Amino acid sequence: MNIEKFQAAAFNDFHIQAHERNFEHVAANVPDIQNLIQKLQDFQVAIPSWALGTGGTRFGRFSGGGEPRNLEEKISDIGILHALNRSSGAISLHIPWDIPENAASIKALAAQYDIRFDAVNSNTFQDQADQAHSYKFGSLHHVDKAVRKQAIEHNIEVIRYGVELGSNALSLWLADGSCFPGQLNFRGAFKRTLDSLQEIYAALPDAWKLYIEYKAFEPNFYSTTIGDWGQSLLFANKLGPKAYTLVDLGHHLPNANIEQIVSLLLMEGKLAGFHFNDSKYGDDDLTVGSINPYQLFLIFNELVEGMNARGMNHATDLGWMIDASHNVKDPLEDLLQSVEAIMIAYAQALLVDTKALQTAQQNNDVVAAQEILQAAYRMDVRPLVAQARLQAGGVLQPVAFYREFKIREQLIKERGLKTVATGL
Ligand code: AOS
Ligand code: ZN
Ligand code: ZN
Repeated sequence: MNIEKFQAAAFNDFHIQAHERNFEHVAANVPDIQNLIQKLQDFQVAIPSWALGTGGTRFGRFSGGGEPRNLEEKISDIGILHALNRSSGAISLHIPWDIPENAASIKALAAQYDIRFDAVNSNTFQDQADQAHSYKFGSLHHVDKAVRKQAIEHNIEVIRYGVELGSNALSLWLADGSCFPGQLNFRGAFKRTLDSLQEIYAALPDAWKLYIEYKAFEPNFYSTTIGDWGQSLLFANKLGPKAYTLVDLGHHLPNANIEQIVSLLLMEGKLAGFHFNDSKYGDDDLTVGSINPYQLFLIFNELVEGMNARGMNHATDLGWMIDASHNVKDPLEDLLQSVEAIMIAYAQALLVDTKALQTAQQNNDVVAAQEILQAAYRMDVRPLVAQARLQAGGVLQPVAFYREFKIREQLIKERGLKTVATGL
């Protein structure tokens, strides 16, 4: 399905006057508005190939219909998102849920939609039908060498797919851990994981990165072999300069200060990037910014300040990915909301008066520091994000457009009501 240019133009024309009023009002307070708009336009967030269908829980799955039935249709769905918001120009692929059988044609299809391939994800948390050894008791940390070997080879195979698609990072999340005290020797598990990671690391092409995700718990509930950022960073440091720590916002114990973790990983040059989502209790994979948008803003504030200090390019020097799952929303509407939340937090962070904040910090002026941060956070930057989108050829209000032009209904007509996308 393609978004018709004339429909987008008609929609924008209808909303332009109200938008311009709002935009001019906000823009009047922004020092270098074109520079800000440019930064927003450069910033692209990768959509995970597993988030385009309705997720489920262990209790049930309620599909809304019209889900993509294969990788081509997933790319086409991301094409819709990107046409509307012009900020979703990348896909993060999951193997073996989405195997690019014919990489050249998949790559060409993605290029038609102006979509590139971000990190490729491996999967050693499920057993596949044709697989010799089970991951029931882990993969890279397994006590049996044959299981470790199988998991290592899978990761190397994923790298090969990634190379064909023009990706340049392998994102690795392990479900490895233990459910009960005594089940596992922690040091043994760590060392075996390190050995396995070293073999995967050795297979990385030049200019590739290894993203090491950590997670406090689930599916294992007593210990996780890469359980927090410290453990991930230990691996990344031991492996070498191509290895980095990936922060999935939902993977922390409650109330963790994620912005501080981000700040220090960045300082160490070891921050891979993000799996954006939101959560209230655990790895809830909820819409970005739906529960705690202030935290998201504070993270972006650390990112903007820290990346500027290190002379990094906001758009290209980290991996910006969503990791989400949708049980009750239309996945495409949800992803539009998530990308919007990320753009809003980024725009607000760009508006923080860093110099004034540094002065306040130097003077121990706690009140001023809070005022400065919250002045940016409380600004309604939605018209700025909309303007960036408009100038880039997108639509002023993506969710409203999606509904008005009945995109889901069209997808159901094309694909049917009972389609199931691969994924969680
Ligand atoms: C799992 O909790 C992680 O967030 C991973 O990133 C996982 O690979 C992804 O959710 C796809 O299953
Ligand atoms: Zn994740
Ligand atoms: Zn997760």
